[in-house]
Amino acid sequence: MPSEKTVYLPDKNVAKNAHISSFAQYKEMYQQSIDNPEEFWGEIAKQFHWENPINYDKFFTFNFDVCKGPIYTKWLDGATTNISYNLLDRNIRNGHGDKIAFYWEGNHPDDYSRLTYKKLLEEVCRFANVLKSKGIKRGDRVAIYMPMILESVIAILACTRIGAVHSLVFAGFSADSFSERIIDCQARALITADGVWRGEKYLALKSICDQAMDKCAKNGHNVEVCFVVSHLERVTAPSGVQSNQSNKTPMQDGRDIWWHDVVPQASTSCYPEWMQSEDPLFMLYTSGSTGKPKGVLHTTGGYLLYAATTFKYVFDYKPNDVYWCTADIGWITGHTYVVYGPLANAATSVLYEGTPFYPQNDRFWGVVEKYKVNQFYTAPTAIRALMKFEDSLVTRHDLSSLRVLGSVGEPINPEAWMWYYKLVGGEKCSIVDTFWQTETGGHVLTPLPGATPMKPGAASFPFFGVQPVLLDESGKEIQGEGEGYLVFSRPWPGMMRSLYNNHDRYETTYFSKFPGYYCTGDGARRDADGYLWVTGRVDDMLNVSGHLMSTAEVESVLTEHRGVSEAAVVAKPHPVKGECLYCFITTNGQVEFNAQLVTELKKIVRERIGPFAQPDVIQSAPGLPKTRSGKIMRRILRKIALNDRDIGDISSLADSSVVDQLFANRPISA
Ligand code: 6R9
Repeated sequence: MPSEKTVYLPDKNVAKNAHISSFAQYKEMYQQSIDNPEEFWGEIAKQFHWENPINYDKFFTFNFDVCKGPIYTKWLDGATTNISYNLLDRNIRNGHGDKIAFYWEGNHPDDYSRLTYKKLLEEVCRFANVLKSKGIKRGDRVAIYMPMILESVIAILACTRIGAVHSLVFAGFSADSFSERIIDCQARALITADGVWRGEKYLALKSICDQAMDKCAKNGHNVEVCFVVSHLERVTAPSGVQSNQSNKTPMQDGRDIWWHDVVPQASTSCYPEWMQSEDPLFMLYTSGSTGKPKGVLHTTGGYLLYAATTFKYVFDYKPNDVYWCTADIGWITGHTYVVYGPLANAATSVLYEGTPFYPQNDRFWGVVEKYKVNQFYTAPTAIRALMKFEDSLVTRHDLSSLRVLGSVGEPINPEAWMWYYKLVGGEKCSIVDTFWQTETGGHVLTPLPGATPMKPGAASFPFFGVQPVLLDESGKEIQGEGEGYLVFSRPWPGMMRSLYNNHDRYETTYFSKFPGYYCTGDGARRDADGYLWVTGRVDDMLNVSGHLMSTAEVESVLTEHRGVSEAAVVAKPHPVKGECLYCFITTNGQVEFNAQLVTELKKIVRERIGPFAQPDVIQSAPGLPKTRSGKIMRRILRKIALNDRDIGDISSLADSSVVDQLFANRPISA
């Protein structure tokens, strides 16, 4: 396996034609972006349309220091624009009207379609007009719970056309989680589909939405209108699978509307709503370490510049390339690198509905071959799942079109990196291990294809405009080699501006630990060559298959069970998922800890949070290791999960005998 010193140089053919073709060029541009952000981003901003022109005196202002007053970031303050205008009308004016924006590839290989820029604009305008006709206007929130279909992109852009703020919720979240998010953002409208096949699994989306809307109503919030795309009848169900879908999707009079009943007859033109650069564009919930999800808020002008620029340089996108990001649109990666970044560059993308494993475990490689994909962007968890299968599943496909391979969501382990590089990339692709967050809006640490010599597992160097710093526990900056808290000392254009309706929580979560810095919640190490290696979360967060969740949110769901008095959850390394959930349960004497309880607890977590959060291990814990002040020592629980007896200093424990008991209680399967 490669060591920290192993370096792979970018392939000569990738470097030769790359936008940024040497490390020296990267460094020069980086320095300019730091020394003169107005000039750097001002030049980029000229490619886009600003209805109200840019005022260079107010181009970029911020405060990151809680001691000096409220935290804020403003880019291009005073300029007005419309995102959908820049993504669609502007590209059409530039001659890309007949270019394919998306190749849609269905779950079943027999299902596929495509959409040009011109057609996408017409559909966006139609749906924007429908939204307007239902009274949805600038500033209103619209909840979206959709599969990976073209209408999802249309719905997102229709919101931006009229200045409504979209709030997507990944269509794998439970009705409970969804309703909590709808209520928090007070969404007036909801957009969904009747259902979807993912592999051989059927997801009844509308019925989950119905449950969510019922829950909202019980809490005093009524969703006024719910648009439903009729998707099922136009797709091929997996063969041999007994469909458990009900033939009829229940529609509530006066609230629910079929997309096809209103959209086709709407007008294909809709004048864009001109938005202030700092007006909200969208919000997206991410897990918070105290349990309640945080509505990360992104604004218009800066996000557009950042999505466009990172997409262009990090994937080295050229006009005739075909790009494919496998992320679901319900996550930030889907927002920035399925929708906004590619469209801002007039790119052609693949939008894939299904899983890597259907109908066979080589589906990804078949799709790459089918569309001659040049840039492929996926998550380490998918790579690890696919590398278990024999090599021939990869090598039987012609993957010679590939030039750039991306990774996102969690640290990529060197084994997975090497497999991706050698087998998928044939040792001629650049691998971009992109570190970023829902909060950062776009890539913040990443290699650049053609420019950055690659080290397997290193997110490497900052993107333009980003100034990373490593801090020790006392808040002192670590110069040169070392490991510490990964923070940023200034905002870049695509950074979050606030938490929806909760600016106080924004300040305390991200800015109070180290005044003057945005705190990522991740740790990182800088090696002797200056490369940054992200080491993982430093707070109580778990990363299961790239899905971030907090120990607190899982614990609070587990303790809802009538038999549970206390629960503690830790992450345990997992060969495919990266991390999995290992739960310690203290029962309250009303029920016995047995297999049935374990099944019930797994079910609650699935129902309340979502299937992706299901714990792998649940063990009985008659007592938990606590400090005298009552704080659970998760460090010790992590050791127990690993069956590692080297637990270090336990002098601060109130009762150290619980440790032996917990080791003894480990389930055989763990
Ligand atoms: C884009 C996204 C953010 C958290 C982040 C970190 C982890 C993401 C990573 C990575 C190491 C990478 N993370 N990319 N860790 N290397 N290349 O995933 O956003 O869902 O908000 O998760 O994911 O821990 O803080 P989000």
